Amino acid sequence: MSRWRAVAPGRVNLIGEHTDYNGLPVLPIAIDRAIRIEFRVTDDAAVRLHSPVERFAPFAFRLRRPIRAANRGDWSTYVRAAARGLLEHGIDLRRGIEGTVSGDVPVASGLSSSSALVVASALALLKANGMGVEDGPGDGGAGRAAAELAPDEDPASERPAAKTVSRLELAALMARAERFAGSRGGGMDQAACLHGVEGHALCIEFEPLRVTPVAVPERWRWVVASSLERAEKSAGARDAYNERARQCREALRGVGGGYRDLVAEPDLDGVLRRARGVLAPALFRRFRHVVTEGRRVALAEGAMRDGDLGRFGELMVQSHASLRDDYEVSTASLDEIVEIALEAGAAGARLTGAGFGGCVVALCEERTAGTVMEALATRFFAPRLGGSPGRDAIFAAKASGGAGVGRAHHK
Ligand code: NG1
Repeated sequence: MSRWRAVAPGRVNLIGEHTDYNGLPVLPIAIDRAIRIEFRVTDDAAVRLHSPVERFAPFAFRLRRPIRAANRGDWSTYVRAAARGLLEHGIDLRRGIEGTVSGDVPVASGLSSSSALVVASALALLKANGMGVEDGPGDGGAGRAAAELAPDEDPASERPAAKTVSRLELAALMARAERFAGSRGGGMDQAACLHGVEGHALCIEFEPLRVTPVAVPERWRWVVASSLERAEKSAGARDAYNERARQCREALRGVGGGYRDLVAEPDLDGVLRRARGVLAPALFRRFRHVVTEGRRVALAEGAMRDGDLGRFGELMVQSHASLRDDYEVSTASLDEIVEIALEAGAAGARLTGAGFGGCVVALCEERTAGTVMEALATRFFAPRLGGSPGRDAIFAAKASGGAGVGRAHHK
């Protein structure tokens, strides 16, 4: 019996936080940590999955509309969302999957384990039903199926996939599908997961979705450190997140125009003065974060292309201050990690992902990455954990390839 594996990486957003759902670009990397679904194809249209992790209980559901929602916080939500997204798009799912989900993307850490699970589920279901995923125009060009997969062949018959979906199409489809989980997210995570390119950051633009890989200079290192606070998007943080999205829409109604045009206006200070005059103080701060962050993404992309580590780092520091003071999504622990990283020699550091806990990403030169990690271990983790942090608490993330599906290697 053929065994298959769908692999979908997590991501670290380098800059462009809370901009995606406002139609503004983001600059993440797909990372060398992934969610994996090892499965066999079944003849009945049902999904049966389990996990070696005890708190993730086994589940099963039929691939027939309507797909019932799971309880809030239940991990099957993300698999159900993928299936529902495909079915509502008119994709016929006659065959199902049965298997095991595992992975090393820390959960509820702002590293997008949820979207990785959504994308892996979609790839597995498409594969089971003889459909493939391929690069399309605007997809960024690189062939990037995850390195750990054997060559991709059709499961039942060895025929080539009957029908294909482009990576961009699937990213957009899964961004919508993940909203079934209740979060009014933008499209960054699913696009980053599907479009990862080794050694590259991804400039992702929206409406229409477009991905442009940008080479990360060779000596730049990304240190990721966890605040040890869970940013549970399927639970509490979701309301705070959705509230921010609502405030952004309301602020825009007050100011008039669209975020993209406002960010492109040469006189950004003039835009902010105007906004201050018409918006209540809290709404003004949300607005200021979005437009200044939009500006910073374009500047950061330029700094990366120029290999200007100092400039990129500065923009990260500004981004964090804006997320802390104007967008109010940071926490004392995230602020402390940023401070320690900068004092230890990082070029820049900021919270990554939605915030409310989760992780910080620090940009370091090759030779300072170790020093920064040690400083965090001693000053942040040791007092809290009473020992060294594990590999989920602090690690160096590598810009990696995107999601794929293929035969599982036999062990
Ligand atoms: P995470 O970090 O996965 O909670 C969320 C959204 C993104 C983006 C960021 C903030 C989802 C699936 N993801 O990411 O689209 O808006 O927050 O920049 O909702």
